[in-house]
Amino acid sequence: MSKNKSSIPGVKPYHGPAGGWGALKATAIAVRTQMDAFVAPKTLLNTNQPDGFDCPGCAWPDKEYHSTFQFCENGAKAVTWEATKKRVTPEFLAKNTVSSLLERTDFELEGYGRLTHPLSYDALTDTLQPVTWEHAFQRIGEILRAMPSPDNVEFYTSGRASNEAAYLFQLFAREYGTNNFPDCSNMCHEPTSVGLPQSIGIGKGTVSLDDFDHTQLIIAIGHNPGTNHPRMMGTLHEVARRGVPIVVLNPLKERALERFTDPQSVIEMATYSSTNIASSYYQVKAGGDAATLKGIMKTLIEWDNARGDILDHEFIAEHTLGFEAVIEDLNQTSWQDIESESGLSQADIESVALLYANSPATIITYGMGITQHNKGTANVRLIADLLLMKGNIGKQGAGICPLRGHSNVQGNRTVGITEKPSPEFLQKIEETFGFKPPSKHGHDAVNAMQAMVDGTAKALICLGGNFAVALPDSELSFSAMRKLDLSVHIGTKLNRSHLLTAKETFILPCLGRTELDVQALGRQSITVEDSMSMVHASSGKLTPASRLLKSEPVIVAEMAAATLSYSKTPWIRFTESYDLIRDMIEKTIPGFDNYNQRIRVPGGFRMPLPATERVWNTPTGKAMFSVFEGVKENKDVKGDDVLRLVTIRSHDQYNTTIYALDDRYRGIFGRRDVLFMSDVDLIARRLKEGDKVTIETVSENRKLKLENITVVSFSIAQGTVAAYYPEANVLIPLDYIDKESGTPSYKATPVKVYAQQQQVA
Ligand SMILES: Nc1nc2c(c(=O)[nH]1)N[C@H]1C(S)=C(S)[C@@H](COP(=O)(O)OP(=O)(O)OC[C@H]3O[C@@H](n4cnc5c(=O)[nH]c(N)nc54)[C@H](O)[C@@H]3O)O[C@H]1N2
Ligand SMILES: Nc1nc2c(c(=O)[nH]1)N[C@H]1C(S)=C(S)[C@@H](COP(=O)(O)OP(=O)(O)OC[C@H]3O[C@@H](n4cnc5c(=O)[nH]c(N)nc54)[C@H](O)[C@@H]3O)O[C@H]1N2
Ligand SMILES: [Mo]
Repeated sequence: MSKNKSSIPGVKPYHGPAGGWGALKATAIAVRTQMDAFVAPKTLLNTNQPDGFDCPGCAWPDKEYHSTFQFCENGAKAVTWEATKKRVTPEFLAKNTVSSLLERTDFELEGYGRLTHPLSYDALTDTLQPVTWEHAFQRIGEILRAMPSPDNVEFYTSGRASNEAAYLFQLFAREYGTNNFPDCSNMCHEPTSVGLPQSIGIGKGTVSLDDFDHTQLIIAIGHNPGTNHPRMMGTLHEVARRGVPIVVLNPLKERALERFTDPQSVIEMATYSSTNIASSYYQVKAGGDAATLKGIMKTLIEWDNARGDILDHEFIAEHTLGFEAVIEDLNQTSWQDIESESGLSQADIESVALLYANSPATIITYGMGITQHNKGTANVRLIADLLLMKGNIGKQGAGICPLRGHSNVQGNRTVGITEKPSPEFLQKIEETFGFKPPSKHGHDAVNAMQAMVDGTAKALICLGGNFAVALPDSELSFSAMRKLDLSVHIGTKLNRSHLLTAKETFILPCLGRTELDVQALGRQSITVEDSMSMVHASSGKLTPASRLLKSEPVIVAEMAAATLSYSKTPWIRFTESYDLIRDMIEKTIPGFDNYNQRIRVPGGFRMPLPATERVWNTPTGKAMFSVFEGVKENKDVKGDDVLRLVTIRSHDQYNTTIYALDDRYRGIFGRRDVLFMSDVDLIARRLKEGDKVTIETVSENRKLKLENITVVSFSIAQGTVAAYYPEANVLIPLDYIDKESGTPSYKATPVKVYAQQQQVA
């Protein structure tokens, strides 16, 4: 609602464009509160430079490796947060019991700074105490060797880990004997990894940055780049200025998708002007994208029936199978269902169809608004269908563009972090390392937590991340952590998952990406793969936060060596130079030929993407259309007063890492305990902005609720409400998932909202 002032503390509608001077100011604050003023500029200038480090912020690629520093506010926050001068010292930990730390917020916990010593939990004093690395590895090894079965252990990976660390991690777990690889991707783009191989033969996006220079239309669905992929804003800004239409589907009006001032543009900065990003913005209901996409497809087919030249018939005939079933299904899908499920009118949907019909080259970009639903995988396949209808894959300026999460989440999967390894990969591992890796499929993230809940999982080893906080159903997940015999966390900063201690808990502090990594054979680089399948090197420069830190590959290798006493794998030698690890990756995974040479070329190299050449690695050798049954993305929950809750990231957060308590573009300052709601829904509940409410999940068995939340009037689709992740994770049942991919449906929890006093009664 456009108001200039709000009397609610911390609520102040934001009217400017995204980016601009506000972004520069926010960067200055991030630098001032975290870093030494003289180290910061040099550090930031090293981000995404040929001999510098890859930005730990997001997975958007960079255009020219020789270019000047590309300014990005949230990249700067990610870098300064890691390069902070604050430290969690043994003295601090001696004074603060784990129970007292658990009472602090996630913001406070990470805010204490970088971990400096390997730690273990001492139950007698309820504190984390420094231990030697030797002791930690030896004890972890002992406990792991004593496990009844390797399948009692879960090996979690968060997507910031490098290819080298992730490769050693999967090798360790597989030689130990399990495929239990829960990873952050299971909560994120798994529907892409499961859906796209079925549709186009590869689970990755097909566009490159160059395609954005040639595209004639972008449809941006369910992602918020101003906050989460800020370097993408530079690309969208350029595309918009070329006059190319950008259609946005999003229940919330996200300011960066409306207008943006590019901090790189001298003119816009000097004149306080901005560029409109979306040419049209449709506030679809949460979970209404499938209906919208089906509406667009239905329109195209009707027009094509009349004119014959709307679809790419040649492409469909030569390259695809299954289109007839799609036509049949669309004939049976009623406009009434499409309109009620999407919240958009037929006329709106036809306007998008018209743009699409007229565009010779279209890119569809998408994020969590598509994947985190009960039918997330079917959603992704529907996007592929729409593109295939007009031959928009394997054509310049066109393609599918999933916006990945963590900066190396795509690379982790490429190098073997998967609970469902292919027989070819396992064969290569066996040939190369001489042990037989297990072939039985393992646990993904939700399965791993379920195994922890029912007691079959007894140990959890985390390569980064904040497993329990990232997962849904906090009450269940938190108590499951406490039942474990062993938890091990390789991390940079303290978080709640570290503090939900097991019988024995070890926290192993590692180097961050920004830090210098020197091993026996000299200074090391790691490698990462971005959203567009470009693999390149990253090498830190800063002095490590503590002398005791070890790199992630070294920690994994030493843990493996201490656990697998019989192993023939030369674990410690691998850490002398990461080139040796890369040689192993090259030997066992296709696409890494001449790995070590090619990453020494600035910009690196691109992994093979057969779909971009219209080679379809599906069982039929064709791109496959798929039918999305009905129009509902989520289990149908009846009731007039049921709302759909989406959980979102604020502008000042990186997943469970909270940098600060503001969400500038959404007009929230100094707090996170809010629920965004449309005026229509406020009135229907006799609520007014500022009222305190209880949010309750509509669920058959358990009562899940979140109290003391303040409602804020916002431009959001009627029937949809939004709250921040991870606070709202208490409301999401652990089994509320997309069955095809296992991904939690974080974007469509059915809830009821009551005024606080009603709840008490
Ligand atoms: N600064 C920063 N950068 C990040 C992250 C971060 O937390 N902070 N996280 C990283 C990670 S791991 C990821 S996965 C990405 C996440 O990047 P995004 O996918 O942008 O993440 P979300 O905040 O979950 O936002 C989803 C957007 O989808 C919209 N939405 C919600 N439900 C629906 C729906 O049903 N339909 C449609 N059409 N839209 C919907 C929301 O309004 C919101 O604008 O960003 C990565 N980059
Ligand atoms: N409700 C709701 N829940 C969600 C989502 C949502 O949209 N809504 N999104 C989901 C998504 S998309 C994702 S990807 C997951 C994220 O889940 P995770 O990846 O598990 O979570 P992060 O918050 O990114 O992890 C933060 C921690 O990583 C550690 N860390 C930071 N840098 C490094 C490093 O360089 N090395 C190591 N070893 N550790 C490091 C720090 O200790 C820090 O506390 O959350 C999911 N959960
Ligand atoms: Mo993610």
